[in-house]
Amino acid sequence: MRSDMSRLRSPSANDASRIVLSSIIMTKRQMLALSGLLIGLLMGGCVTPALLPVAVFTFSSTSGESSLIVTFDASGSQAPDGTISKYAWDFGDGTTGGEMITAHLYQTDVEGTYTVTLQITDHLSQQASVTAEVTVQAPTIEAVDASVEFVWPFHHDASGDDAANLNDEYFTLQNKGDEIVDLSGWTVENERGVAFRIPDGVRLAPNAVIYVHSGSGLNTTGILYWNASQPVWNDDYDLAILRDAEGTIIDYYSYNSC
Ligand SMILES: [Ca+2]
Ligand SMILES: [Ca+2]
Repeated sequence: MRSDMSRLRSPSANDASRIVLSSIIMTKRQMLALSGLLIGLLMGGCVTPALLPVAVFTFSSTSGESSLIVTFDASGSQAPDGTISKYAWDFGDGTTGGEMITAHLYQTDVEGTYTVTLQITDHLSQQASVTAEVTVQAPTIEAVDASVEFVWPFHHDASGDDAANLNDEYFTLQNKGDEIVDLSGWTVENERGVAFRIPDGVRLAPNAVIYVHSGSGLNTTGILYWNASQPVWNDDYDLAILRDAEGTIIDYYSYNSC
């Protein structure tokens, strides 16, 4: 009842000022609405929050034998509000790329699993990323028919601290054929690809052996020195590959004492 009565009474001076105030407030609201409309028009008629981009990629193979070429395709990625301005790949093996579709070569002597990451950036600098794994198996090594081989002893664990006793870390090669073999330029490498080149003029007679020590010394008949500054052979596992001067694999020796 009280409110009905107040509606029926005539407007007072106080009410007049309320009406003016109300019209000023309305004007402010209208201004706000107008500015919102203008901002909306400037932004293409849409003032809703920007949608985040979505990173997606496909790839040609998830596993295979080294050397493995994998093609990565990020064309399924989306930026709902605009365009993708940047594709950043991390192939998980220390290398990166920047193309939407890209191919990468994985090369390893031992089996490895690599986490591949794609990060996309849209025109508003919003980012999204996705990861996947690629497993690369060790290569199948096919040694050619040659007479030089790794033989016992392969002393990969030197007595005491290997770093302080480098010359007690050594391997042995033997010529099991019946002809002299010229080892000039042949190489022996470990699993990490660290290689020793056999000096020019080194020949191995039938049944003769040659020892290669990791440390330093004077090369003599049957004894060579790698001149490494740190241990060459892991104590628990490693892969030794013998190649001739053309790079052809002649023999290999692996051990795993884990
Ligand atoms: Ca060692
Ligand atoms: Ca040792």
